[in-house]
Amino acid sequence: MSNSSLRFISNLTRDTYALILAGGRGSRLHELTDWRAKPALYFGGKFRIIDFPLSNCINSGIRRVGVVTQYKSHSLIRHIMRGWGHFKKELGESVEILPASQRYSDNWYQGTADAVFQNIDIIRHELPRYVMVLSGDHVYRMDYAGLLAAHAESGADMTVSCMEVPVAEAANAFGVMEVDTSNRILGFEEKPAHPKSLPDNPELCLASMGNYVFNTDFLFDQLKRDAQNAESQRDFGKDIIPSIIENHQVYAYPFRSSFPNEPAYWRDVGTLDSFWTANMELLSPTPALNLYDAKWPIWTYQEQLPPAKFVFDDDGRRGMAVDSVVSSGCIISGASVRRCVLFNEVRVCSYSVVEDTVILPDVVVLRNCRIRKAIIDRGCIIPEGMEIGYNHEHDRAKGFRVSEGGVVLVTRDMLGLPVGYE
Ligand code: ADQ
Ligand code: ADP
Repeated sequence: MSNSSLRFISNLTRDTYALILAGGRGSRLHELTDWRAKPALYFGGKFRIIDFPLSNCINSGIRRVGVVTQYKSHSLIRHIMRGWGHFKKELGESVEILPASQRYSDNWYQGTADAVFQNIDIIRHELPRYVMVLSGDHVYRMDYAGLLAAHAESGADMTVSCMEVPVAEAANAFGVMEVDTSNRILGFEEKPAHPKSLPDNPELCLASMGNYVFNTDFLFDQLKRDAQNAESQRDFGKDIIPSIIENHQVYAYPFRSSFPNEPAYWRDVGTLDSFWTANMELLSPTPALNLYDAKWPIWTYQEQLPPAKFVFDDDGRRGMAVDSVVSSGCIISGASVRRCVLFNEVRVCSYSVVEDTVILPDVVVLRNCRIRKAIIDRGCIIPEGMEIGYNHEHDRAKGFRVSEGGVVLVTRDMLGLPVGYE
């Protein structure tokens, strides 16, 4: 890349304020999001979902970021303060938390546009030329500089980043658009039951990733206009985008992988099955999501912890893990772990066998347990001899949740454990 185009991009990223919307409940994750917002949910052995858009911002050169919180924000705010609180205002860097209910009304944020509207003063104070509105709900690695460059080059008022997804997956789930050959958006429907497919492929459609770039003045004008409309639900997908495509320059930016030889990867881990599957996919020898790329690190809050340890127990039984991701502070003693993702400080005791399972931090699996195809929430203590995932009737009788795809969710509440454990 030439020096002048590098300067063009660094000017764009420096002139951008990113607002990550992190207030969604994630209700299809059931008890996993009872006590934390979806962006605070753990992912990939070490991270939380919010770390992905935050890391994408920092790695893309966008250093001014606001995180808009609302639902069950305690765990999210704690994580952001611990992991992302070290940015230096004097160097033009900041990661700020913007909670709901600060101003204008007694209401919490209504739709996504309202969440931005209620923070207009804070954004204005930063004097950015562009505002990037990002969803805090997705796992992916993306260089946002490409999106910004496309936005600036096309002369758009707003640009929507999008991906080709199967029609069946998009139905009732994503905003779906039609574009012309220059990628100008001609039609946009929010979560249609029957999405319009691509002209050259009836199986695929163009879905919004919920990531937008706006010229700042244009955004403010549209938010103020929308706030006057009593019919509006104050949502980008439902209200703003459909109301501006006819008379303004609104473009689509097709997301392709930002990294050579890697497929485009973007996951909405919105259900127990997709959460479990996306974690399991990391166990492949060459996963589509590369967490080991030192040039695009995923930053997070890391506790100071000792290394993972695998030991023989007193009876001489080997403690081992294969085809697994095992994080810091784990101890596997005389137990077998296969095809699992173990977060920090998980203990698995003698004679236990754990397979195809995602175990969040601070879990203890006592002796003689057999666990298969499950998600174990943070802080669970699995009693000696317990079986999970071998008989779904028994699992339900114990109070566990069995997903459509047959993944068993176990939480502290289901085990009757007390709340505090830190
Ligand atoms: P959804 O993801 O269903 O669709 P929504 O539930 O509004 O839209 O969530 C968007 C983002 O905003 C999420 O990160 C969520 O956590 C956050 N959020 C939701 N309500 C909020 C609020 N009141 N305050 C703060 N944050 C809030 C959107 C688009 C679709 C697009 C999909 C892609 O509307 O067009 O296809 O994202 O997932
Ligand atoms: P995370 O692991 O995502 O950081 P925690 O498990 O620490 O989240 O829970 C987040 C917040 O919810 C904490 O304030 C915690 O005390 C509270 N909490 C968690 N489980 C319960 C529960 N069963 N009842 C009441 N509050 C809970």
